[in-house]
Amino acid sequence: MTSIDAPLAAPVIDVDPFSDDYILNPYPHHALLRDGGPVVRLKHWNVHATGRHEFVRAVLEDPETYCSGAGVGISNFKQEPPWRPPSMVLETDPPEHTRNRAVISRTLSPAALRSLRGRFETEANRLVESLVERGRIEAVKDLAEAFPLKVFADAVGVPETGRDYLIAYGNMVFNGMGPRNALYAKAMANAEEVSNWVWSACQRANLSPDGFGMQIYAAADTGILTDTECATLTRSFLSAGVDTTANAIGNALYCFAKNPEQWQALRKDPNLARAAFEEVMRYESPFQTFFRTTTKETVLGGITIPADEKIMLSLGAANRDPRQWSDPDSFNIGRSTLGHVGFGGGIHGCVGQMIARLELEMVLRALATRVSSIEIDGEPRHQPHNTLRGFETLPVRLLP
Ligand code: OVV
Repeated sequence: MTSIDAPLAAPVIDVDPFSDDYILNPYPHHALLRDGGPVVRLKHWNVHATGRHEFVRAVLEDPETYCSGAGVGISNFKQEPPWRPPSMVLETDPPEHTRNRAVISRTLSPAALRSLRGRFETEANRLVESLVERGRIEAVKDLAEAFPLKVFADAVGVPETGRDYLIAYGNMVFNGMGPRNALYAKAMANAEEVSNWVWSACQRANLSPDGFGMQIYAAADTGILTDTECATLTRSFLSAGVDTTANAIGNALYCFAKNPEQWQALRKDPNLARAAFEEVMRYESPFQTFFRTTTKETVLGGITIPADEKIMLSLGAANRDPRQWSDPDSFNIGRSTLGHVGFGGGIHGCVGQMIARLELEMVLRALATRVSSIEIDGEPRHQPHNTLRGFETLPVRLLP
């Protein structure tokens, strides 16, 4: 082609989203990703990528060109068999996706969430009160993991014994979206035992009668799905619903510990809890990256992407793209967060986002009405992870 507007191949850049350096402090790498071009190719992995808000959104909103059925990790299911039977929502395309998502979506209706509000509130208050009494806590174990392991696992209806397996399973699922590196191997070390517990928890016989899990089985009873399909759909709650919110709670505490004036603003008006959570989602998105696969050759931002190519979407980079946000690296609960992609978007946009919001609202309200100051008290350590951003340990002091 001779036209000056002819599409170009993506510039190749030397950013490795699975390197230790990137994982522990992604923000300078995000800038390189965004500034490398609308779409780039990552030298280390030979995949396309975008960290620009405009193009992340464009990909999310065009599922016909950018499909999920070949997996949303770096591995292409058409070339490499997936490590587990694929998710029936995350890793599918219409029309299967549409049918399956509707089954999950019904369980998470506004009415269903309203009926959980009281329980979530009581549990958040009880937990936060006991932690304030202790003063110094390890926020990851004591709060960030403890809260969803209680309220979300109860809501799904899984057995009480063995719930720690859900944390291990989340680590498998989300590290499993990355390449087969050391993080992948470490997460999968105990894969069989963990997967067995999770799969058993998803069976009809082991679910409580009133939870989301049994509501999925109601679809089997009308003949839409088989029991095995219902177990696989129930597995999606357990895959996507624990580590994500756990990391969100930890990240929220860290944001407020580092920005005490923002904490005082929330204390003054706890009704800002929901807005504050959206800013946490923008500023420190727990779910940092996922992939799509092109179904045909396409052009994005003037760059040609061949068919059957993986493209990485950096939600974290898009959520701090200065082309979209003013002062993107400042944490400000008063800003408009409209358009953040922390929950993804388009037809695959997080189906559980309203329950995530409910959990975080309750935790932030319980804290804001009881804690005058959140202070880092020790050495917080980020968890090295292929996909999630959050803490391995976060020692804090909660002052009454
Ligand atoms: C959004 C998400 C993340 C991880 C797993 C799943 C979904 C699933 O459906 O299994």
